[in-house]
Amino acid sequence: MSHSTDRSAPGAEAPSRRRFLNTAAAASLAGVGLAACTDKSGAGSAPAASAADAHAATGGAANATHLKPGELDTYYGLWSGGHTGDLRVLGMPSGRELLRIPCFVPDALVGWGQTNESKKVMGTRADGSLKYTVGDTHHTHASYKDGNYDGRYAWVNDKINARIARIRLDYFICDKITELPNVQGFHGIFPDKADPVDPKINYTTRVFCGAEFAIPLPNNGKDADKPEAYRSLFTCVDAESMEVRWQVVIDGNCDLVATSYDGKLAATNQYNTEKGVHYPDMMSAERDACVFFNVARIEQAVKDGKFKTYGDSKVPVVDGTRKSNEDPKTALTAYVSVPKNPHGVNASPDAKYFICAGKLSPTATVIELAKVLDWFDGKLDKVDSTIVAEVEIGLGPLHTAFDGRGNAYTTLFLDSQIVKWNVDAAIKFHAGDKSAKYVVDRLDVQYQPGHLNASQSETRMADGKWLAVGCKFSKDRFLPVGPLHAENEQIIDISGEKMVLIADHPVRGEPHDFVIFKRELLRPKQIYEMDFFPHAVKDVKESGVTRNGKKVTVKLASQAPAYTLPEFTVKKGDEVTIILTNHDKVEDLTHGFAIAKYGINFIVNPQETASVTFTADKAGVFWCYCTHFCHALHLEMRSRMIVEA
Ligand SMILES: [Cu+2]
Repeated sequence: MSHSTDRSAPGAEAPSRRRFLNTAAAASLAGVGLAACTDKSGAGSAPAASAADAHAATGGAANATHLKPGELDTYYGLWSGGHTGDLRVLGMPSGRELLRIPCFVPDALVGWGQTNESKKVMGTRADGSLKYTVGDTHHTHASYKDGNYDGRYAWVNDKINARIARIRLDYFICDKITELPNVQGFHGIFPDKADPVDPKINYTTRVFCGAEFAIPLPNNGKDADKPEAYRSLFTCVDAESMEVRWQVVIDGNCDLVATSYDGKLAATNQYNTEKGVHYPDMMSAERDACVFFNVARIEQAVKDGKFKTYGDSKVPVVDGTRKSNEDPKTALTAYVSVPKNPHGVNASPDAKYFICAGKLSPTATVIELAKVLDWFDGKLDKVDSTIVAEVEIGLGPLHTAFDGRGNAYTTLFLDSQIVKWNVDAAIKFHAGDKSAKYVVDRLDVQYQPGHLNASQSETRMADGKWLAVGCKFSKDRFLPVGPLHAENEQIIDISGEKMVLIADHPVRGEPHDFVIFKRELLRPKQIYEMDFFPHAVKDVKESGVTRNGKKVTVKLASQAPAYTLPEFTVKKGDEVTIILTNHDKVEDLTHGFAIAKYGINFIVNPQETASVTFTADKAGVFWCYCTHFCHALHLEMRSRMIVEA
């Protein structure tokens, strides 16, 4: 069934669909009233009537986001959580939040940052306390094979402490975190999609990381007032080992990151080629750049020993500055100019182009990747000849998504709009055909959109069904709940010629970026394998207390509705390690383990083992109980920790 056919013949729709359309139109009209009431808020245009108009104009949505009870979503969405430091899993198109995956920041539900297993992933100081307890996740992208997601991993950045976390997409857990050396403000992140040299490696083996804040190198407190000492590095992390492979020192900063489908090129957009450390300095240049990295040449330079290191870090750093890379035939980097303070660089699903948006220029710049490779081969005189279009699309353009039918969708932060534009038409227009109409449609969103992404947009299989938009301000779209507003993630049907706003959904602050992909690409596991955990209490007969001086280990197992130890005794001053293995094998049968007055609480999923270590510093009887509802006798599921004085 073709969606566009649906739209051209609204009269032919089934009655049930017509009913849905009426409801949707009414909901949109209700939105008009709300928007009108608070118009003086200066939310930046966006009369909500346009959504209703769009419904009327197109005959309504071909797709519905509202699922009946028991119906499952057809897409997964991975959403960064911003300064909550987590990664969210949403069902799409409903927008229902299904899970928050803790990575950089402790999480009370699962005991992340409390169990020894999670602390090991997060990183600790010499005294065993967490090295960091805050994080700021912005961008998340998943691993590839054959140009599509392969369901192995996702990665997400922590901008505050320059860390990268890997998420296993079978168990939806964070299994590794790496802190990048020599950088601050690690922002953009993107896995590669193939090896630049070995065609057999048609899957992700590297993750590229762009550092936004330049710092004096080495950063030892001596060069704060020497702008020439400030540098940003582009970093390559090994996808499997999560070790840092290499870094590139560049002129200007990094921001977002994109990678080519053939594995040969990675790029970052730059908004501060001026290397300003104050706000006005950062906006002085009319054109900044998109820096391309020739991955194969960089890795050859590392092999040839053409690198240096900074401070304590052993990571090889190659020279990607402009001055050292003027000869295309040996260049490691290429600086393609982009107007002005660009934000966002996105790879089109036909594998041909990277698109950078101007942010302070109303333009999108289309760079042809084959021409970038030509430049590196010495076949192109000017690096800016790689630009095949630079067209006006609206005010404050940021990020671009794709529908797989040749159209790009760019957020316009200042206009509070999404603009749909045709890439081929833009290229024709740029080449001189002024009759080429490249803007296809515009849609008001509520309000000030940052990132957007479409279903499968970052793969060769972009399917052009759904577009989600992360609006930075929600203003009047939800019931007021005090000064802190929910963010507004909007869902737009892009299956037809016109975009149709289908739903708002509130999310806890503050997601930035996200990816949306078909649910069949993942095969999540419901139950752990006990062997996954080296300290598992595999046999319930192992349950008990063992002492080694002042160190006491308490092993126990859970099986609804009981722990294998109804009580256990330790002495005041002992260092106690509790190891709990959940022996239940039933799907969704998770137990908790909390100890009153000891600040301990964590969960164990089916067949999972988790442990905590603490000092028994208070004598008395302390009830331990299951915090995760598991059974009709859940309230009776308890143990007692007896701490002898
Ligand atoms: Cu329980």
